[in-house]
Amino acid sequence: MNSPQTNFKGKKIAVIGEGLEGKSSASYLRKQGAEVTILDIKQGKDYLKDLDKYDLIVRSPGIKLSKIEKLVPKDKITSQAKLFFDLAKGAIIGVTGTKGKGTTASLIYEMLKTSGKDAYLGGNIGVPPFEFLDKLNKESWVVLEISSFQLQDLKKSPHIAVVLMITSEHLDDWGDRNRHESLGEYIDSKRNILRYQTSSDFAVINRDYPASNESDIYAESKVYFVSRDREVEEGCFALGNQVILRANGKEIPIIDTRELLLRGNHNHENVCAAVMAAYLAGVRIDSIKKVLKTFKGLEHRLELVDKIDGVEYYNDSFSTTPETAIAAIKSFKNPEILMLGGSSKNSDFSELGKVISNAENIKAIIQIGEEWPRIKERIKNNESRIMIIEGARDMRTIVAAASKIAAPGDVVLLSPACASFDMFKNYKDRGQQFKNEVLKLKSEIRN
Ligand code: UMA
Repeated sequence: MNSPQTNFKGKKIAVIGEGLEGKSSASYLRKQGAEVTILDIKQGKDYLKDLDKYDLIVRSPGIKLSKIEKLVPKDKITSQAKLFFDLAKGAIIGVTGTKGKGTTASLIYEMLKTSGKDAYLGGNIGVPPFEFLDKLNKESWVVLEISSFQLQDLKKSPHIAVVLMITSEHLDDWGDRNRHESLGEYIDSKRNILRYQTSSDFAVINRDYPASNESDIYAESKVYFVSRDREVEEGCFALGNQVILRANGKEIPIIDTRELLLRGNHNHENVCAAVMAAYLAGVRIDSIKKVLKTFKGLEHRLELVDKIDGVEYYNDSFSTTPETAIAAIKSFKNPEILMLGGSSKNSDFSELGKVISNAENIKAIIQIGEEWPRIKERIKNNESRIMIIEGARDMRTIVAAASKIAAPGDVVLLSPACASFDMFKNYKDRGQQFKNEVLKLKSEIRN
């Protein structure tokens, strides 16, 4: 749909997927006078059989685009993200990447708010942007966390596009769960965030990953780079312990990384990206600094659950790829007790195996779920230096096994490197169960 869709009165519209986004699309479109039908696979296998009788199809991100494109002409298919770009007043800051987008989008939002701007946060983070569409005016700033499924068929790009690290993700085949056909399709979807930008727009791109770095060949916008360990000509980077902003001929020291409450060097990339985007949006440096000194991070992302008898328990259940587990493992120098494994995403565990084999501070690994044997294969455990605990079948026994061997000063880290669907509803359920068990542990020890 190249021409903007803004008039829905009397239109027959099918919204596919009765989830968060589908419900919010349906409610908005009904208010605009459309005749809306929600179609969901829960209604039966042939739920898409009459799709050609609608004027417009609004796809939820969990539904495979190619499946719908086989049934109706492409120009009839849209999505909430696509409609939002046509309808929203104000400026949009879009944040994408394999990991870090929730944290980065939240940081940017907090910075905009702290500096007194009329700011909104939505998208993949869990708030469909139609929820605040009516509140927007031309001074508003919208920070959208955009997944590859939401970017896939966009024909507009945000005013400020943030491209964080891009690695493999969403290539797993899991029932009706949406996935991309290839890494190429996935990366190509991500690049839509820059593809339609003009010379008055800005791009903030992570220098440290080839797939992200190469995105700028598509950009007509002014490009700024971020890096966690290298100077960039224009952009924001972390070097030594300093985060430095270098833009428009100025060099501004932002923060000493030791003052950040966010754990892990990987978060320096997210911090740099947020600083750069906020600066481009006109946020004052003092507001940027203030947020960096107080922002604790999001739930299930290297979240400190508690310290019990000198042992710190970290919930990083959001870590569903080898890359995120590596980042978590490298965040600590203390002895670590890891909890690894889960359901498959067709990931390659060789690098994770190398990191574990070479790390000197990993004391034990507790197995979770189906993927563990594939991870174990990649670990060289010379002289059984690392204690391997297998056979735990639920979160209670997993946490119990960890607490049994943990000594003061140790870090217990749930950063599974895998999806969760073999034993849990989703990553949130896995993280919540972990937190519950850790808190139970605390009350047991006290009593
Ligand atoms: N359904 C069908 N047919 C299908 C598949 C699903 O009818 O082929 C139905 C399901 O039965 C269900 C509904 O669709 O009733 C669910 O729709 P959905 O999967 O699009 O999920 P929503 O609840 O609408 O949430 C979506 C995003 N979900 C996905 O991308 C899978 C949420 O991201 C997002 O927060 C929300 O819109 C608001 O924008 C979640 C996510 O997992 C957090 N994202 C992935 C990630 O971050 O890795 C991309």
